[in-house]
Amino acid sequence: MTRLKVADIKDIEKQLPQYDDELVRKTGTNLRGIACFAVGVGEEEIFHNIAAVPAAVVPITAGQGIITGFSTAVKAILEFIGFKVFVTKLADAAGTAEAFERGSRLIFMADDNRFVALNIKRCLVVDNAAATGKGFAAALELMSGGVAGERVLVLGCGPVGFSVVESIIRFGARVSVYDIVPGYSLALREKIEAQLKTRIKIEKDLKRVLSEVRLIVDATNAAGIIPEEVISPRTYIAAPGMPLGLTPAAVEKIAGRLLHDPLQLGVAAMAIEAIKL
Ligand code: 2YC
Repeated sequence: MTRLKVADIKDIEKQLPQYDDELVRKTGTNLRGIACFAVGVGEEEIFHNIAAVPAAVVPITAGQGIITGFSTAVKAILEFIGFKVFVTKLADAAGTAEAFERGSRLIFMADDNRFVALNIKRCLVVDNAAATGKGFAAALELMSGGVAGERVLVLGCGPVGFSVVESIIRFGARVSVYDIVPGYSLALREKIEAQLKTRIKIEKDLKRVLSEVRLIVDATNAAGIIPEEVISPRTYIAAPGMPLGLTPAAVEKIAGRLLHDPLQLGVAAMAIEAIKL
């Protein structure tokens, strides 16, 4: 699990309007629209829920502690898609109590192990990794014009990668996975076969498979593993992984067919997932 850096998140709030425009250009819909599509709800049916569920973000000092700007970035994203939200003045248990006392029913908090949204009324936990996987899979579906019947390569078999594979299979794609740790790709394949009764292919040669596929999800924490040579005019990449897996030359070449952000899509998908009926 990659711990975000202050530099990753410091510009999120002020760049949200232009990021939303970028999403519309690339996928045909905006941040809230992608999150609703990812979760499988209609924007109209969810709209009154958004206004009816006040949210709070609670800073957590456990482990490596607070990341300056993290809570305010999460708040800004939630406000941007229509939520009423505040960051608690206190942290940890006192902050959680403050959130309850100030009437919030949807609490966002992250330590070094998990980033979760808790829907108090429904005793529901929504995990950022699962929601991020759904969000980026949905974005690839929209950006590429549809993955059904296509081969999609998912890099990274951790919690985000697993969620991506689940969603991409539901969109009707044939999935290949690659992880630098063979045990992780084997474990993901077994879990997917058990749960979705669907076979997926484990790739062993990253260089070769990158030259063969045009639809890629980078859910790794590795930088620079996707070079310029593998980018074709029909390549589309959704990249939830931090840091970005494409080399600068690959970013240049792929132009408008790349989707990458450190928090926005995952937080939006978490929030919609947490309040859907
Ligand atoms: O400021 C705080 O409350 C910190 N405790 C937040 C720590 C977040 C650690 N996790 C990450 O940086 C990212 C998450 C966005 C999802 C996975 N890793």
